[in-house]
Amino acid sequence: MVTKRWIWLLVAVLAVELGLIVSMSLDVLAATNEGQPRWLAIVAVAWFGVILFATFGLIRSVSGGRRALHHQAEAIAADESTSQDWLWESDTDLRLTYSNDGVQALLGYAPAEVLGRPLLDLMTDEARQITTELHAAAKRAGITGWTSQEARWLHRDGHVVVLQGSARPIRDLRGHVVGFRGTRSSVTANDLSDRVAAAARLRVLGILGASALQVAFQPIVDLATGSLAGVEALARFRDNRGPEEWFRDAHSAGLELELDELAFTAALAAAAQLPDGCWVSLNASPALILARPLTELILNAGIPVGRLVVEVTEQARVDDYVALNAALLPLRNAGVRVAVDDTGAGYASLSHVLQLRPDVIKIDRSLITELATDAARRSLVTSLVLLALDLGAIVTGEGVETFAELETLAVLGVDHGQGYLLSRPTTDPLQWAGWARRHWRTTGTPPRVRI
Ligand code: G
Ligand code: MN
Repeated sequence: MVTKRWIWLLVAVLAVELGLIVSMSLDVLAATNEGQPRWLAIVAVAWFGVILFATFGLIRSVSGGRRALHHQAEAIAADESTSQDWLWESDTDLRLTYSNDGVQALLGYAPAEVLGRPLLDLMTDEARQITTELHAAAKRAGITGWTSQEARWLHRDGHVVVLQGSARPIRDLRGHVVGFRGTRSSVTANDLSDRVAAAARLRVLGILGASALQVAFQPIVDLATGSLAGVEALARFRDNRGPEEWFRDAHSAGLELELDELAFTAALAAAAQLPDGCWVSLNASPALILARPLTELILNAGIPVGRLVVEVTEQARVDDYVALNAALLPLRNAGVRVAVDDTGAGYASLSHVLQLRPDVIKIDRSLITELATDAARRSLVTSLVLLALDLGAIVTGEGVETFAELETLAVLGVDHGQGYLLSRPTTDPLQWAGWARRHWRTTGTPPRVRI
């Protein structure tokens, strides 16, 4: 910084001056009678005074600047007690060095808990990527900070929070960036305008555009014959986040329907690569069935409709079964079968069975776990098998993980089994093709497992 260099220059001049004055004064004292030019000594002393004055002036202005910075810090401190906003400071690596109480209300952390943590840790993957890019660009371009950025952060309990805020670099006296200071506040319902919805929509659409949504299939095995009966299509995402997380995000952005539809159409498209003969179960939420013309999608997919099953998902209550049945009617008329997913997991799924009269009842894996050793679970499964007989439906047991569970299902009269024991869901078409020729052992002594 210019001021600091000037001070050093002036101090140097002062030192030279002082030396000059001392040596001249000694000369003057030593040779008073020899007519030494006393005026030179007087000029030197006066010049010394001028330089001294200038140096002090500069020092004062620098410390005035420091005081201003101090006042700024005090203003922040005063703000922190009144503001609802989250005020934070970080080092240059965006590691938090300061946080006010605002972080508690917005993200659920006490200030002490976030100190020392990288800011990026508190964001969703997507916000992390954007911030890393902003940060890198800011570093390259001399850093100007950013204003009114909306980003998706992670609350301590895992849900996504949209926060808006700005950040500025903190500079030291030499102008070097030593960190960042910023604020974040929650985006109110009004702020979550079309702009945000459109951005979120683009993100979801980007999933398909970038082929980030993949379709995995999991085999459903006929327990009487041990051969492949059908497969269930399951959405998988190329980033490391699980489908539940993606669907929860889409839900909070009001885009659940869009993601449901993307998963459904992607599954339909992938179904064309499956071995002939097996049926394909496609998950569809009641909201999707009500809102979209699925029959049209299915008829245009080029797969024999008799091979398709639509699984009505969601454990939430459906308020209007008349409307849901009306929306399912064209599908049924076209020859598509209807399954109720997760049966037995809650009151809602039994309602689904009674109201929708499905062709397939899928028993939730919570009833299958420990089936071999739990008489109550066996009774429940038996009652669902009897209910299915009355409805003319077939029954699939989901989440089969042990041979004992599989065998018990077969003994209780359950038609089909699905679960990790038989195969995990996979996106590999070679495995899909292999299932058509495979035989699964479903009864009798299980093959010995070598440990
Ligand atoms: O609700 P629905 O039945 O559609 O859920 C299917 C989910 O269950 C998929 O995400 C799939 O990966 C998972 N799944 C499939 N088989 C098993 C299993 O044997 N055990 C467990 N824990 N999960 C399973
Ligand atoms: Mn399902």
